[in-house]
Amino acid sequence: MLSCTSGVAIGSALTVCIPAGIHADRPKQMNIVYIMCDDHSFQTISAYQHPLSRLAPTPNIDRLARMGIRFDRAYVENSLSTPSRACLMTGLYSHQNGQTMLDNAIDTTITFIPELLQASGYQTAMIGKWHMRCEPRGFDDYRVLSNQGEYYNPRFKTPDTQGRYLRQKGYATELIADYAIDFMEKRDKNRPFLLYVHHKAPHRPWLPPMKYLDLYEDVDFPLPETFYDDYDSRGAAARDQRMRIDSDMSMIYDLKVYGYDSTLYDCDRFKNWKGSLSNFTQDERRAWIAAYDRKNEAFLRASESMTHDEFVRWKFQRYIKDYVRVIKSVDDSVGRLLDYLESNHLMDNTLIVYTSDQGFYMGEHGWFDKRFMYEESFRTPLIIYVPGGKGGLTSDALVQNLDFGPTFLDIAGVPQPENMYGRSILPVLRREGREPRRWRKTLYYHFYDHTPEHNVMRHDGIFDKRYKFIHFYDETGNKPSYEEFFDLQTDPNELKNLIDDPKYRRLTDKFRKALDATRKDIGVTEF
Ligand code: SGN
Ligand code: CA
Repeated sequence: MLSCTSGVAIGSALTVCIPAGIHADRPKQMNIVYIMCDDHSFQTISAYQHPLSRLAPTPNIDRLARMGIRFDRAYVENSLSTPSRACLMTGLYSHQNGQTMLDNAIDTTITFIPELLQASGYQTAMIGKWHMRCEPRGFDDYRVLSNQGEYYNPRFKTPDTQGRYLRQKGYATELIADYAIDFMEKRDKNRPFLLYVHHKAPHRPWLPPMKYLDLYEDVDFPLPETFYDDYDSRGAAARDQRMRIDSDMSMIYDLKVYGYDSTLYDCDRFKNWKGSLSNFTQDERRAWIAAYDRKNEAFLRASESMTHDEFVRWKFQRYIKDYVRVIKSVDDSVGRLLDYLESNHLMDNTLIVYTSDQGFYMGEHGWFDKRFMYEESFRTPLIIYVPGGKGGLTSDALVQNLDFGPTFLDIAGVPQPENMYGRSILPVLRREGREPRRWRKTLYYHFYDHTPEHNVMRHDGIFDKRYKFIHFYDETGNKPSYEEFFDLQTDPNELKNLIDDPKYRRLTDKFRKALDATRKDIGVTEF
């Protein structure tokens, strides 16, 4: 902790301690560096101490956690990329900002949070994955990837490229860190800044940088407890999804077994693996395929006599290894940003956030991807460093991605618009992670993107840290709606749906009513 010789009041809430004598002329408002990955699971951040991450640690994200607060109850309001980004930009629920699904559009008449900070004197920048259909807005500077972005030699658009995306040589995660540092280096040092660093990594198809292709090759990653879930007691959504490692993960596109006979395997017919390597240089492509061919040799030899279970376990290992190789590079980039902030004496007036656009399944319930209100995708990693605060803390305050907008406004001293249901997290930070009095008791979730690729039914629900009530419905009205209810204290893996258990009748009635009241309160009309 810094010794506080002079204090600067930030917005309505926080005092940053600035040691006397240095940086007397620096801006009074706190800078914000917001780092967000795409699909990063808390299970693969070693600060969260999950068995997977113990074998593939993230020392730099942990370094941030040692200086800050690890949130163990951080959630999203709609577990998908564009809805999560629209929520970040507007501070509004999906049904309020229009971006309910992956491919529909945000209501562009809404003012974006960075526009409000810009108007209050902040320099703002967006680097990396933007993903929404509208133009980036509210940024003095931006360098954004095209659509989902590419890992190798990705294309970026800037305010100077006349709307065109220009290819840059390099690996996306490293380029994004370069550009973020470049922005900080060139900024006007007399004004505060808000910098969004949005990685493409570790989104599917999990392409690691060349230097890490063999990392963890000999490590055997443990299967999650729920890998063989049979979805007993849960409804059609859990049973009919298409997110299974055994049957929906492609051998060629996802798992890079380029010599695999795709006619043997249903889901490969739909995947153009060449497309995923199309912007590699010829040399990169040759080296890449040779590296995977070497690794695949033993598998292809053994595969003919493998049992189905051995085959699925092999898929799990390849999936996790490529995923954590991609994360290794993300972790390096976090280290570079922290080094920059430290060596430029920015740690005492910069709030740093590390998070993801949602969680991700690392084989839990047999799955990859996200979407569900079940824990691993609903919950997202969140670590926040606040200058002058104690480090190495954990928080079980109930927070949601709706809160980032209000938090940034609070830091900038800009009043929060009335229609935002999120809450500034600053009071939680000030209380070393403890929930302030009159903090929210429940969170609302709503998923809409019921599309064939992963086939997850629409659902909404309410969660109070212990109990989760979910209502699944079919937008076409062809399938019946149904409910699920879980007690996470006795069943943290959400395997036992208690909705029909008479012992829980009183509680389920209470949650059904609370869900209904929340929908009315926030104006949800579809469910
Ligand atoms: C792509 C992926 C899906 C993924 C969505 C949404 N398929 O469509 O697996 O769920 O993105 O991801 S892929 O074959 O194109 O890789 S999100 O993170 O953008 O929400
Ligand atoms: Ca995502």
